Formats: sequence, C-alpha cells, structure tokens
Amino acid sequence: MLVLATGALVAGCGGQIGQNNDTPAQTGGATPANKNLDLVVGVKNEPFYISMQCGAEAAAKEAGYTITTQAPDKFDPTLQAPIVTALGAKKPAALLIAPTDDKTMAPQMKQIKDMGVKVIEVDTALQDTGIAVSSISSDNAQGGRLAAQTMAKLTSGKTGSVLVLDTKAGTSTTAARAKGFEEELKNSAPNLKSIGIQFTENEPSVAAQKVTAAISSTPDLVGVFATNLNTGEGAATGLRSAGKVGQVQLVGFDASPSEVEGLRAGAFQALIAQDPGMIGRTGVQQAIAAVEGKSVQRNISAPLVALTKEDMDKKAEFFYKTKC
Ligand code: T6T
Repeated sequence: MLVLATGALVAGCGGQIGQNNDTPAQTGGATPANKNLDLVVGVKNEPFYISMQCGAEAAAKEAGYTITTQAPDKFDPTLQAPIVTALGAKKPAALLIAPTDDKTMAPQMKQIKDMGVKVIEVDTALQDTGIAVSSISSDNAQGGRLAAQTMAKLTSGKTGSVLVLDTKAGTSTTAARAKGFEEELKNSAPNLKSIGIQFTENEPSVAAQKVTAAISSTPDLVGVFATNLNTGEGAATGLRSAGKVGQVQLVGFDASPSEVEGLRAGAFQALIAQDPGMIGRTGVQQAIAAVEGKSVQRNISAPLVALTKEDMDKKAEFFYKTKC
C-alpha cells in the first residue's frame, strides 16, 4: 500500500491501475526465484515513457518476469525519490529507473542497490556511474548535433539568432542535447548564433512564454531548438500565438502525437525521434541478465532519427504511443 500511496501507477499497457495480474510479489532480493521488476519513469501519462513501458512489459512477459511501472505526477526528484524509497519494502529483483535528477536521485538509488536490487538506468542517468549496472539511452549529444545540422539545412545560409530550450537543470539527456546542438551549430551554421540555453522546467507553458519573449527581444530570431517533448509542444504554442509559424524554424526532440501533428501542420520543421520502446525492452533484458548472473553491458545506445514533413510517414514506427 505504501507504494500505491506514494507513486501514481501508470495505466495503459499491461493491466489496470494498481493491478498486478501476474505472479504474487516475493521478497528476498536479487535471486533468480524473484522475478519481479519495477520501472520508475520520469513523469506519468507522457508518450515517451508510455512507449518505454510498452517495450519493457513486452520483454518482461516474454521472459516470464513481471514488471510494475510507477511515475511521479511531475518530472521532479522530490516526487520521484519517495517512490524509490518505498520499493525497499518490496525488494524487486531489479529496478529500472529514469532518474529525474543526475545528482539528487543518487542516495535513494544507492540505498536500493545496497539492498541487493539490480539498478538499470533507462533514458536519463546519474553522474555517479557506480550505482547502475547498465544504462540504456539515446546518444543525446549526437541527437543535439543532428538537430543543429538540420537547423543549418532549414535556414540555408541565413544569418540570425537561435534559441535553445533545455528542460530542468540536472536532466542528463536534455543537457547533452543542448550542448551537442550549440557545439555543432558553430560548425554547420557559423552564420547562426545561439542566444543561449534557457530552461523551461519541463513545462509547456514556460516554453511558450520563452519563445514569445525571444521573438520580442530578438528581431533576427530564425530558429528554436526544443530539447524534449513538453518543451517542443510549448514552443509550437509560442510560435502560433506570436504568428511566427513557418517563419521561425522549430526543430523539436521526441515524437509525441501532438508533435507529429505539429510537424504535419508545419509548426515544426523537424523532429529528432528516439526509440523509447527499444530503451524499455533492452532495459528489461539487461535487468534479467543481471538478476540471473549473466554478463551485462554497461552502456547501450538507442537509435535516433530525424523526421521531416516529407519523410515522416515512412518512419511512422518512430511515432510515440499513448497506449500499448
Ligand atoms: O525526451 C524525453 C526523455 O528522453 C528526456 O530525458 C525527458 O523528456 C522526455 O521524456 C520527453 O518529455
């Protein structure tokens, strides 16, 4: 009950909210007899994590393991940390987790590791590489570089300014995307200059407000790079409300239904899509290998792909899901 009280279970893929319809929970740590896995994602009801959950559930089912998914209401370590702490009472064989902060989630994750639970990072990661046995993530720096190359093509030689929207300080993935973008922009589009990285707190309304403010303060703004789904959706709203859709190039990250629709409608000129289903699936495979004492790969990179209006339907397998 403690688990249910502290973390919202994510509905949709396997069973109903709060229902674990497979084998009963066992305690006792990471022995092969314990086939219970837990997944703690960054925020509930978000297509990136739902797609990850779908992949994780499919892989667990195939291997005869159970997996329970929980998420905080917001992408916030103060809400995610108690969910991890509460798992100490249940002691799953392994915990797959997308830590919402690269430092402040470390004590709770270490505590669960010290109980004998194998820890696998999916998507985001801690700075401390000694807690997880395996980390599965897109090559986020490369994703940022791909976004900069795409922005260079879209603006084809124009001179002007570009706004980079990061999410929250301490988010390993989006920080790497923003950094990769700024570095590559200097090579691919030396005539464009970044007006700096701004934080949206992973709130679409803040992203929208940052975009409208930049449009007012920067008359030569030619592009926006939004480093994740919420930031991208908010940036598109900002462009729409300023009447700048199609005039300011928007390169987003992720491929939520709203972003995909925005790409088709011309609010986004490109999206860098991840493969969250593969991240979830591979995370479970690594978790099971660790639990069963088999060899584990410390770092695994998941594919990324750039989508444009012209080629998006050929790459529809990269669109994120809202249910499995
Ligand atoms: O972009 C993904 C994920 O990779 C990132 O770490 C946090 O934001 C998302 O979940 C999208 O909202």
